[in-house]
Formats: sequence, structure tokens, C-alpha cells
Amino acid sequence: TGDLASAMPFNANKPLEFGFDNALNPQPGAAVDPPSQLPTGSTLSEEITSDKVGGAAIQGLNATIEPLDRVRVDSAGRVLTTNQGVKVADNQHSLKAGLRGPVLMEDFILREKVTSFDHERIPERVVHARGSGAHGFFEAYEPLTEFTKAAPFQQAGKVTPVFVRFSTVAGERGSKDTARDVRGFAVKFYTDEGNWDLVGNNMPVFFIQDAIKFPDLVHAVKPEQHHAMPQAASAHDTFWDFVSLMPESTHMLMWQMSDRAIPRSYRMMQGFGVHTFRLVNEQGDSVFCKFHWTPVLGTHSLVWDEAVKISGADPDFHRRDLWEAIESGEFPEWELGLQIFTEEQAAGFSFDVLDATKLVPEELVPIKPVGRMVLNRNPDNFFAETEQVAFCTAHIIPGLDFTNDPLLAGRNHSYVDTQITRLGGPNFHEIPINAPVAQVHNNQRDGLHRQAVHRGRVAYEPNSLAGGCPFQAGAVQGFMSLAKRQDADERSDKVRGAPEKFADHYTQATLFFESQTPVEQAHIAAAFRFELSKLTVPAIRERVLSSLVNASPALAAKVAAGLGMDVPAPMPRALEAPQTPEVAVSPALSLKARPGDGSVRTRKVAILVANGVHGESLSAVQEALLAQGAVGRLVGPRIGAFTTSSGDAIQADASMENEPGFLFDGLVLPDGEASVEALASYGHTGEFIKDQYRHGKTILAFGASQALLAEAKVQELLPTGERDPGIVLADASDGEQAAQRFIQALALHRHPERETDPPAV
Ligand code: HDE
Repeated sequence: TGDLASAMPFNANKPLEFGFDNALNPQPGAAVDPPSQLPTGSTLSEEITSDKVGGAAIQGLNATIEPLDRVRVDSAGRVLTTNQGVKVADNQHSLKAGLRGPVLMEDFILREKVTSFDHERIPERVVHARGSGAHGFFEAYEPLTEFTKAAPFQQAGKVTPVFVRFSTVAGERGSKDTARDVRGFAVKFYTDEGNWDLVGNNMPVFFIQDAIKFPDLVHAVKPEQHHAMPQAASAHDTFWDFVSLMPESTHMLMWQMSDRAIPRSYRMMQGFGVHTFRLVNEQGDSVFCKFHWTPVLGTHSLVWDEAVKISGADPDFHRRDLWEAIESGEFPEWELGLQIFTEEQAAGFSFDVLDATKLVPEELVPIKPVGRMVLNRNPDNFFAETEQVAFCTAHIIPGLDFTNDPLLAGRNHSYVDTQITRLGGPNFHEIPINAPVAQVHNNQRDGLHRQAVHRGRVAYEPNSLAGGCPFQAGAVQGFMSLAKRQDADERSDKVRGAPEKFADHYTQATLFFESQTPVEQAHIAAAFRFELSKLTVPAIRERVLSSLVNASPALAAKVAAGLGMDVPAPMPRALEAPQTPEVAVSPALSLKARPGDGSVRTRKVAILVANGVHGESLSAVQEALLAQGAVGRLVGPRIGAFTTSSGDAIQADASMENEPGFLFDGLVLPDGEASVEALASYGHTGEFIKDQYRHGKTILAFGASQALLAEAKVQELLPTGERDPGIVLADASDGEQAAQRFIQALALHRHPERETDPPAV
């Protein structure tokens, strides 16, 4: 069908209707066996980075990619047509009665084009409107058959295609990426047993315990009802009013005020399934399970001042970062880990595992690594894929099941329901990005935008006229809900309420805060101070603090001091004597616990240049960075050509105006009397250097350029009197060695030891 298909690019499946190939027998669901070896000539970095199982699936080998080819449209070499396929002669002028006459109603070409345009927008997601997506695959390390019969975990090296969407929660579709917010981390697994969506966040707990409070929470955090402000921000009265009256949110507030809420990159944040789920094996035995995604690059964050500035200079900061990494073959990778525990274990915990405001400390139940996920292909079309992808917690497959978490129950209803409005009807599962690679056969029919052309006259079951098809799969193949009466008291009456342990709102908030490094704790205090300083109603501030005292008196005191307030009396607790926790400090909760692979791959370094710059030290650094997979960009007072001190021509592809300092992970100031003099005369230079310093970035200054540091009041010494490990000073003759020292310091990500509050620089 190849030639026919390419002759009919709009619907490449058309030839099948004429009986070519196996029109009536579409290929079975695509279970991609990992190839035993990579195609010859492959130089993909993916092949190099993985020390796990096969390193098998490579760019483009992905069972969701081929089915999508059916609908991909490439207009190269094609003539412009209407939606009816009629060739358009003139796309410049509407049809008029005479050159200066009125436009004619008859102009169906004009009307079709404008009508289509008028209806381009669909409702944005009510939460998580702002997001970015990518294709990839999940690869299992080993069979998990002991615990689950879920398809992705049945063999070592088993590859399952995925589509992932990362998002912020509160902002609208066009809002900034670097808002202080929770990040969505939603993964659609296109398994051979149907689609499984793991719709998680980058924080392992949530604000509320029961779905019935979700509309209230979202109404409180979204822009205020009367004037629709502020955009993509929680620092306003209604949010803090609500959470201060809902002490169960305290644990999540700690996470939200931590550096987790301003990730450096989607590629550098963890993901969590949040709820307790169930794994079910072939024998029908079930265990509890929590899902964890851990990034290979480590967990890293921005600092607040930086996040605020980035949101002005590049609101697409995270979207761009993800896109560029994948385009350049630096495929982002996460390890999936499971915390597996039994119902009996859970019953003994000091907290309730059905409560989504609680986590299971890793020290209590360790994380078992089970596979890895690699994102290796950008979408072809943002709307068709990233915007139309529809996740749902109720999309699960045999081998998985729900628990009685009341938040999860509400989600299982909400996600399908919301797509009906957002995607315009019940057939959104047929939109290509949502269609499973497993086959779909049932008797559901009709509705808006139906794509499938069902054959035959039978749409009911049981039937004899269609030989009983499609037939029930039965317990062996089909999805069976776990029969066990889960957790409920045999004789319980209908009730609106929560189990007792749900009422302990502070123990884990304390655990989180106590498990942070001093720098992280300082950032949490500063975040509370900032957010609360934005409130206009003092009573709300007071109420937040009175709740915070219960979690950490030290934190409450620090925040109160920052607001010029006294610490109020503690809020009465719902549970006066909570159980003693198993774990009092969990170092695993600090970002520091996951520094990553220690590489500087994809890090962006600014090399400031002007005429007369010392070329050798500049190129020594640039080459060293390139060799490590980092990007050294020449940034000038303007873009374009500059001349080095030895007369060579260099090109700056960024300027201090279009790429300010805070967009870079590090800074290099090459030597050169003339260039330093020129740079010193620009106001931007000082800001560029100050931002780099203030945000804890690594700075390398050669020879004469050290004067620029002095002018920007950058200190070589830390407040403690020790040398700042992030400031590298060198002679221009020492380029290579200096570059290596710079790279080592850059790999530490940041140098928070130099931070003071308020900043000294
Ligand atoms: Fe969501 N959530 N949510 N949520 N959520 C949506 O579904 C909802 C919750 C999460 O990239 C909506 O398709 C309820 C927790 C992500 O497309 C909606 C409750 C967690 C995404 C919805 C929660 C999440 C959503 C809006 C409380 C972390 C984006 C558009 C019971 C585990 C998925 C849509 C994407 C999106 C409802 C709580 C994560 C309205 C009712 C907890 C990552 O259905």
C-alpha cells in the first residue's frame, strides 16, 4: 500500500478500504520486543547512557509512533485545498462583486477558512492548563510477577510506549512555567493490555484528604473571583484563607513552600503517584504500592528571585528546556521505583495509607527500582498531542487496582467527566494520542466525532448474529476488580467522616521540615514570608502562623519575625495525641538526597564577550564544556561578530539584553583588557554578574575580568570566611585547568553557602 498511501497523505489508511493488505485484520496491539541490538550506525546518546537492561528502545522505535502516522499530515510538495479536498486557486483575496465591490456570501472558501479559525480554541484544563508533553518508553528491569500481572512488568527488558505531560496547576494555558506551584507528572502507558495512566505530581502528598474539597481548593488558589488576579500564584488572600482553615493542608504547604515548587527543569524533578495503589498478581493476591519517579539528572531547583526573573524573560523556560533536550538527543530519563507493603504492615503504621496528605517514609518502606522511562521524541503538533491528551486515574489495567483513598475515588470520576467538556464528547478515546495500541472492541456506538466505522448490524451482547463477538474476556484475561472487601468494617453504615489517623495534620509536616537541610529550611521560611506578605487581611496571616506553630515553632518564629509579627498561640489540634511516628527524620526527603549523576550535561553557560576578548581562554572553556555535554554560549553586548585580541572573528549568538544572566547555569568571564573595559561600561554586565552570584551559580573569571567581579561586589570568600567553591579565578594561560575546575564546581549545581537573607549582593 506504500505508494497509494503516500498518494493519499490525508488519510493513509484509505487504501485499506479497497481491500489492500489485511484490511479486516488490523495488526494486534503493538507489544514491541526490544531489539537485541541497535541498528548499525546508531550513534544515539541513549545507547550510551543506559547501564540498565538492554538500552533497547531507541528514538523512533515506539509502538505509539506508527499508529500516529495514520493521521500525520505532511504538506511538503502538496497543493493547498479546502477541507473537502478542493484545490484553492487564490488564497490572497476573497470573492467580490468587482474589485471595489462587496464580498460575496458565495465565497465558501473564505467562509470555511474563517469558520475553522473561529472554533480553534477548546476549553483549557480547569487545573493543570499549562503543560508540555513528550513521547518515550518505559523499560522494565525485571519481572515483577510475584506482585503484579500488569503488562509492563512481566519481563526484563519489556518496552512499553508512553506519553508524558508535565504541568503547573494554577496558571492558565499561557501562563509562566516558573510559578511557585506543584508540577503535574502524568504518564500514559500504552500497554498491550490497554492504557494505564499514572497521573501524578512532583510532590508525594496533597492538600486535601477528600475529593469533596477539591473544587473549594481550586477556587481558592485560582485567580480571585472578582478581578481574576493573580495569575499562576498562590500568594493571595483566598488561597491562604482556605488552607489556614484546612489544617490537613499543612504537610503539603511545606512541600509547596519548598524548593520543589520551583524546579530547575522538568527533567530534574521527581514524580509520585501520591495515592496508595494496589498491585495484583496472577493468583489474585494483592499488596499496596506507592509509585516514585526519580530523575537521572538529580533533583534540582531554582531560587525564588531567579524564578521570578525567568518568568519575565522566558515564560516558556521549562517547555523550552524539555524540547531542546529531546531535540539534541539528550533524552531525559527517570527510574521508576515502587514502595511495596502489605495490608497488615499498613495497619500498623502510625498514619493511614488511605490519607493522601501522608507519605510512607523510605526509611520505613524502601523504594524498589523496577524500570526506567526515557523521553525520546517531541510531539509533532502541540495541540493534537499535548493539548488533546486525556489522562484519567481510572485508566488502569489487569494487575493494578485502586484503594479506598477517598481522594482517588473522586479523581476516578472527575477525569473522564472533565474530558467530555474539554474534548467535546464521549469519543475522546479515539483522538489519536489517546487511542490505545491494544485493540478496542465493544458495543459503544455513535456520539459526537465518532471515528471508528463499525461493521455489521450487531451492537449488543449477548448476540448470536455476530457469533457472540466481541465476547467477554473472563477472569483470566480480563480486568477483575479485587473481590476482597477492602478495609471496610463488615457492618459499617453509610457515613460521612474520616478515620481517626486522618486527624493528625502535623506529624508529617514536622517530619518534612526537620528532614530538610538548613538551606532548604531557610528557603521554606522565606517562601512563607513572601506569600504571607502579599495578603491584605492580617487575620489570615495570623491563622496560618497559628497552624504553623503546631508543625514547627522554629519555622513559625522565623516567618513571624520576617513579617514583623508576634508568634500567635497554636491552633487547637484535631488530634491531641497522635501516634509516635516510626521515622522522625527522613534524609531522603531533602533534594540533596538525589544529586543525580553528577554530570553537567545540558547545563547552559554564558561566556561574556566583547571586542578584544582573549580568544584562547574562551575556546579552552568552550571545548571543555562541549566535551562534557554542556553548552557554552557567547553572550555579547549585542549579537553578531566580535574580534578577539589576536584578530580572530567570533560570533555571539546571544546578547545580555535577549538572554539575561539568570537564564544560565554558570558564567565565564574571559580575559582581555579591551573587552573587560567595554563590558564594564554596560549596565547590563553588572546585573548579569550579580544575578549569577546571587542565585548561587558558578563563576569563572580570567585575568583582567576579575575587575568586573569586584565592581559587581562579588566576594571570593563566603560569609564564614572560607573560599567560595563557586568562584574560580584563573590566569588566561591556564585555560584548560581552569575549565576543569569550573566544570567540577558547575556539577554541584549551586553554591547556596554564599546566600544571605536579605542578599548582600
Ligand atoms: Fe487532578 N485533575 N484532581 N490531581 N490532575 C485534572 O483532569 C482532580 C489530584 C493531576 O496533564 C483534571 O484532564 C480532582 C491529585 C494532573 O492532562 C481534573 C482531584 C493529583 C493533571 C482533575 C484531583 C492530581 C490533573 C483537569 C481531587 C496528583 C493534569 C483536566 C480529588 C496525584 C493531567 C483533566 C494532564 C488534571 C481533577 C487531585 C494530578 C479536573 C477532582 C491528588 C497531573 O479532572
